[in-house]
Amino acid sequence: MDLTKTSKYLSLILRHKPEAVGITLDEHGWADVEELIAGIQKTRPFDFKTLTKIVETDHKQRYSFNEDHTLIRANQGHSIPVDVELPVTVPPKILWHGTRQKSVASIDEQGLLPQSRLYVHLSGDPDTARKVGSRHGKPVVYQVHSGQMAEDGYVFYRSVNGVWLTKRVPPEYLEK
Ligand code: HQG
Repeated sequence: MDLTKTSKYLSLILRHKPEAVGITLDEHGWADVEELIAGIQKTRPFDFKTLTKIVETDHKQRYSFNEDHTLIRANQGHSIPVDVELPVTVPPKILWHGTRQKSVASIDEQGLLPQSRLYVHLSGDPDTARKVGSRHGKPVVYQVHSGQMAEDGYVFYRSVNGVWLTKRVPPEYLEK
């Protein structure tokens, strides 16, 4: 079985489109593990062991089980409005955002906007940002003056897998 393909499907379900397998998420983004497995099994072979393997081997730690493994959720990246209960966290002075060349003119004008997701995603180091930006071609990496933003009242969260999240980044806090 192609685990990467199945993991991408899992991301789609748990971040954007639970209805694809006929399930719903609760307000905190949790899906019922039994319902999820039954839903995925309608289109492909899938079981609890495979799900656990995906969760444990995912190199970005995209998913979490609850304590007794009856519920599962994506740690970040949602487009549907769920609250994954992240505490407000003071960011480091500088965070990073990788994007594609095509978006630069618009970002320079509007700043970073969450687009289809709930938050703008920021990285803790430039290498990670570069990788995020390379998903769609030649990357451009922005420095984000997150320390200044926090001082000015902007709120930041850090997902359990280490992605920094904020609602928007106005252009005056960005530097290429
Ligand atoms: C861009 C992956 C035009 C923004 C990664 C980005 C990440 C603007 C795109 C996670 C803009 C949105 C998220 C503006 C922002 N005008 N374009 N004003 N403001 N953009 O995929 O940050 O593998 O929703 O630069 O590792 O690229 O899925 O966000 O290019 O952590 O777990 O709009 O997705 O993780 O794209 O990536 P995305 P992202 P996973």
